[in-house]
Amino acid sequence: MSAEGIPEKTVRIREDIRKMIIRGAGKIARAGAQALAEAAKEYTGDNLKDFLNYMERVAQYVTSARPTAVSLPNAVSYVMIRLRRSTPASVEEAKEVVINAAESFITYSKEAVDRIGKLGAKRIENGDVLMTHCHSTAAVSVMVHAFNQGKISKVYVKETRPKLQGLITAKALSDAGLDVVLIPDSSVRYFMKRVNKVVVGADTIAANGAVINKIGTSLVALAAKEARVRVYVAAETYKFSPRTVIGELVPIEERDPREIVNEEWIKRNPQVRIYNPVFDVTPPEYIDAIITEKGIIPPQAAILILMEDYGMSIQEIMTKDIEELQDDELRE
Ligand code: RI2
Repeated sequence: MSAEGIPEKTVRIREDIRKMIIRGAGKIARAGAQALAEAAKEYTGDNLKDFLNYMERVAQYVTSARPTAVSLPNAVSYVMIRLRRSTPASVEEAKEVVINAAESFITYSKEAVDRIGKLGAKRIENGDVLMTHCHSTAAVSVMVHAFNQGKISKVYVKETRPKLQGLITAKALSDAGLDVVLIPDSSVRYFMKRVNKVVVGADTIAANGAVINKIGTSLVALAAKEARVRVYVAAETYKFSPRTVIGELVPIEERDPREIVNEEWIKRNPQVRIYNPVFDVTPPEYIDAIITEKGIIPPQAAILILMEDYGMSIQEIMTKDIEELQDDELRE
């Protein structure tokens, strides 16, 4: 047990997410759901109200592991909404609700990635040369499905500094049999003229269809637009952000400067400031389509997915805003 009474297994999962030992928006969502299930299993009390309060605390704790990928809070909400709406007669029954909801989210998420692969492969044509950025299991799923249909001739994989997730993609694609060329990030425009489609993943999709993904994605999209190369984003619907409907911005995670240069260099050059933002925003005009498990949509249709999947939560968020305003007005 940690100081806040959060069990060790849950603390470990959150730490693994925070340190990026578990990474990738889909994986951290599944790990988040698992962290809640572990917390429920480890709970020893028998007071139902205490259990519900405890789970709310755990939910907040897990959600705060990383700020940008909305898949994490959406996964946590998926479980917590089911708990809040349930009417368990005992702690044991409430635990069951949490464990079952976490399991069903994890199953849904894995199936969604596979479905995205099958759907996305339909947009890939024979002989296509692709470019990708970072490591996205959803994007890899599209490329591997298309390759298995004999469609892809080559994939340019960007290294993706500073954490080099491109190397994970390069290995995954080459293990699946694809012809892979690993390239430095700075060469994106140089190679773009040999490419005819870009396929990337997403951490968060905003209501206006903007895609928040690993830093450098917007530059790939920019170079693609200049070269008239199509850009596809592979993303499960739990990567769509309900709070962006009311105009909230997506926080961009900034990580340790030591991911860019080592400690010694920092000590020798204390006058140099270092910034390490790890995501950027690609505007909808730079994206041709978003491949979700529910279908392929233009980025401008992101709001439709959000209203279908999160309509009630969005309504609640909006009502809360209005209620706060009314309270303010009463106080004036
Ligand atoms: P999947 C990753 O973030 C990358 O930005 C990747 O494009 C995105 O998550 C989606 O990944 P990070 O955790 O869910 O490496 O498609 O910072 O695997």
